[in-house]
Amino acid sequence: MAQKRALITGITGQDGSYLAEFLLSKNYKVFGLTRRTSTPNYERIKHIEDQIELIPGDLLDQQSVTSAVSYSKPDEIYNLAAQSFVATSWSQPVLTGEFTALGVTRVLEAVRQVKPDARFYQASSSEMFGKVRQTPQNENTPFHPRSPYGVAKVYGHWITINYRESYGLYNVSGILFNHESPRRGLEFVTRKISHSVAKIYLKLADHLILGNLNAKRDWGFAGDYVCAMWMMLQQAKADDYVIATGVNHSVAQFCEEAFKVIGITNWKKYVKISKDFFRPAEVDFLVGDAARARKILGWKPTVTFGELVKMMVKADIELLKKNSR
Ligand code: NDP
Ligand code: GDR
Repeated sequence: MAQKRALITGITGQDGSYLAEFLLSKNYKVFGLTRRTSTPNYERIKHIEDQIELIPGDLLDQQSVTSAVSYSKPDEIYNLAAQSFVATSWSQPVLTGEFTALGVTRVLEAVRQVKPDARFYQASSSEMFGKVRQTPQNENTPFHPRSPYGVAKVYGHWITINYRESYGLYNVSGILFNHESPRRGLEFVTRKISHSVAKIYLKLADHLILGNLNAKRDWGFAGDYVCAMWMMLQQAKADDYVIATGVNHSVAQFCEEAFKVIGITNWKKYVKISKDFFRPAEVDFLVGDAARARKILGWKPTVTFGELVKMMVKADIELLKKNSR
């Protein structure tokens, strides 16, 4: 059988790096779309750089996206690129819409014009549920996004479905709940906590500043979630799936668990609160129901909340030790 080819947008991000590793382990030829930066940001993929092929391009630029699809001739396209930090979407709402909403249409247009038989995955988000209408949230739960990011993702979700219905493309929208790892960006709350806790452990810091400690999220491990993306594209029929652990915790509980890893139980002593980290509209509570994915894809998470927190804190301690050598 011919070697399968995959194109990943957002390959330099958390999920892109895990997905590239996963597809390489399945013997795919992996291409990644990367945008130009004045200093290279290949930190997450440097260990596999010689096994993948990077193609310059930007989701803001139709021509470059179309050329990337034409050049790589992918069997599968994973559209992971986005302005993915919810807080920034209030300060840069138009740019967020360009990347996270219209960017999806640009990739779909490239698929439609150049490689209509390619299977397409869109990285949709539990942020689309926002002010939740039912609990737990599944594929039929109505959307009520609470940020410009969430609104942009709703557009991406529906344009993916629209191109499936209009042109018969094999398009899938994966509605993924929060997934974290030692490769998570430092601005996201889980990594901010694990990194700060590691610094406190190594006496490089004595406190951590956070916003809303009461928000609850369904946190899983990114390595498990990229496997679900691939599974969705292996089905006979294109459809949309929720991917989640089905268990949620508050930001406060994440702190408690993370400080426990370094032997601290009175964690509140180390956490300060600042209004700067509160959002104009908050998503208070998310918990997903991935029963459909479990039944049809045979997917289930392998890493528990406690294991995830421990993995992240330990990895940050190692990273900080390595960087200080
Ligand atoms: P990251 O923020 O870690 O990665 C985003 C990627 O998109 C980076 O590679 C970034 O490149 C790239 N990118 C941003 N803008 C452009 C652009 N204009 N053109 C080309 N590439 C661009 O996100 P994650 O890996 O965490 O998430 C992957 C996707 O999944 C995102 O779409 C996110 O919104 C979505 N998602 C994530 C969830 C999560 O919990 N992680 C949950 C649900 C959905 P660069 O390195 O140059 O900045
Ligand atoms: P989220 O992730 O918005 O769920 O989006 P984030 O980790 O940024 O926030 C989670 C919750 O923590 C609260 N919070 C803080 N958040 C940050 N970043 N920094 C803080 O100091 C802080 N204090 C409290 C937030 O208010 C929020 O309630 C992530 C992204 O990966 C999206 O791209 C993805 O679509 C969703 O997950 C599912």
